[in-house]
Amino acid sequence: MTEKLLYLYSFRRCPYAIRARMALAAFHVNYWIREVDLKQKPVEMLTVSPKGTVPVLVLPDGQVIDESLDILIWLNQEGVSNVFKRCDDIKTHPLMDQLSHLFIPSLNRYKYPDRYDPSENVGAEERVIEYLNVLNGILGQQTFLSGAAPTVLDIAIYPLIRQYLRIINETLDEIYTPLMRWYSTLTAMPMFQDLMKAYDQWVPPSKGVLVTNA
Ligand SMILES: N[C@@H](CCC(=O)N[C@@H](CS)C(=O)NCC(=O)O)C(=O)O
Repeated sequence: MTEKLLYLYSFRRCPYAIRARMALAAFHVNYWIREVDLKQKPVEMLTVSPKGTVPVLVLPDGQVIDESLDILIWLNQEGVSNVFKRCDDIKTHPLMDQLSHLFIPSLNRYKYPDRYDPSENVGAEERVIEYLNVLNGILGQQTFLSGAAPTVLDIAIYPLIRQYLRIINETLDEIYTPLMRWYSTLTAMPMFQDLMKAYDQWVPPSKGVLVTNA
């Protein structure tokens, strides 16, 4: 029976892989995790997804989903969660648009300024802060980003905020109280307690390590 499970190529610290693992946990999906070394990607992963990024989710029928947002969209359509509600406009939500076009590019420039032309880094920190302010404003009015209940919108955004907090390495409790309350609430959910568990690197022909999400 376990042969029929999905498997996920993952990298522990990657925010996009965290997104996928979070969504699979939120929708109570069991899967085999295959921790990969990004410097030595397994040929099995590159065969199913030649673009070579994690996460890559392989469904029992062989279908491959190799964009973290598509994994969320698939679960949002097909999955059932005891806790997370559907987010009907996840693809078109303004917060997703701002995340992709404002926050993530600015965070990358803020984190790795040497990789960009200095002119491209101008204002990156301000744009990061601008997005945090938007989230903080919304979360001052409601517990989660779509309202009173958590949805995949929260899962889509959480790992990028986690990444930012790790870059700045400080807590923002005093400035961003609603945002940090939201962050702590998601972090503390029992379903996410194994999210950052460390796994040995996957070595074929092992199926991976079974992750069970009750
Ligand atoms: N748009 C992709 C981005 C995934 C991505 O960039 N993952 C990084 C790790 S955080 C990766 O696999 N990079 C390939 C590499 O480092 O060679 C998604 O959301 O799934």
